[in-house]
Amino acid sequence: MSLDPARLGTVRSDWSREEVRALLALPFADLVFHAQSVHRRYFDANEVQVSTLLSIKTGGCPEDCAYCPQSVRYDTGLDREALMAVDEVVAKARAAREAGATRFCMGAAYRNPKDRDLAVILEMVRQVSDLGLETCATLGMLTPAQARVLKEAGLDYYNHNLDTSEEFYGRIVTTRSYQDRLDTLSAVREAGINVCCGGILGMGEDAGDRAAMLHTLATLDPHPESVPVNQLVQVEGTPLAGSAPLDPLDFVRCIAVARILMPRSHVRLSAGREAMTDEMQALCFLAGANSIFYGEKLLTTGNPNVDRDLALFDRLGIRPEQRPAVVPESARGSRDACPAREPAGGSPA
Ligand code: SAM
Ligand code: DTB
Ligand code: SF4
Repeated sequence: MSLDPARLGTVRSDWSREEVRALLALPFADLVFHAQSVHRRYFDANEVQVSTLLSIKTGGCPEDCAYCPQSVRYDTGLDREALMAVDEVVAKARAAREAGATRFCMGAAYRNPKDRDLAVILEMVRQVSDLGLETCATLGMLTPAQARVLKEAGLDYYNHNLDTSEEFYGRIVTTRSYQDRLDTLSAVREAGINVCCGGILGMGEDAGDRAAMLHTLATLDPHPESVPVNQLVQVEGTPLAGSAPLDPLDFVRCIAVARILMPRSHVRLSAGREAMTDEMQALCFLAGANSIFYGEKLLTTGNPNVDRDLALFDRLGIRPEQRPAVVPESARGSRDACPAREPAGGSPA
């Protein structure tokens, strides 16, 4: 087996599938130890980035993603809504900022955005950015030209998930291909927007599929800056409702492997937290997760309420990560003094 512990902690995109499989199969304590060690070389282990999500266009999506309550093909009791007005979105963003979020993610149930709708979304991006928040959008497939205008409007991140392995993808979505996803990711990267890309666990995939997805993410060059790891939220009416629940420790394993493979990326403990115990979330943070969605709602389903998250942060001694531009001088001094941590953009000796 080709796993060399001395090589863990370097940022590289040439991981083999075998290495990823070997990491996933490590004894749990060894895996979490390696993940936490890598995490501390690149991040303050007690800081978590906090993003708030808003569904700016809900329901009625023509795609057939088997997990998704917003597909027009499944009866999930969700009403189809029009694109929200710019002012409403900006008011929600302001409230998210007041509650402590540093990034605001706008999600739309589109296969791809029409240019007419994109013009409205560009204005949302401009105004949310003017509030001092980082901006993120997830609007489905983009052309290179659409990615470029989003960048010009001030979009910082674009979320576009691979969801699972290429091999398993056809069991989950038939209305687009894995290559379509990769093409949009290239357009986003080419436009100079940070990439937010991850997947969903608990859809009936096996350990090989999880390894394959993590391998695809970790061989993107450069790695996605943000890697959301979602646990399937089972929604009545979708084909995946009633799927066998995932072993929580397998979820933690994937977080740990993502952390080791992509040391400089934020790994987001994403959908599914409402169903997780505090202890499970603590294990995920220990395994290197350092970002969450914060606020009572994801897109259409629930998320832990703010009081529960603040209490959890308090119990664990976690601080919300500040945007670099607003880190106070005093805090910056103490972060730089941490000998185990690499400066942003650096790589370990
Ligand atoms: N329509 C766009 C797209 O698919 O790219 C953007 C919105 S879509 C809801 C964003 C992501 O949410 C999906 O790629 C999927 O990974 C995640 N997601 C959707 N439904 C989910 C569920 N029930 N549980 C976990 N994650 C889910
Ligand atoms: C991501 O990876 N997870 C978020 C965000 N990107 C857009 C979405 C989760 C959606 C969960 C189901 C729902 O609330 O509709
Ligand atoms: Fe549409 Fe996105 Fe849901 Fe798929 S995941 S059905 S593309 S909203």
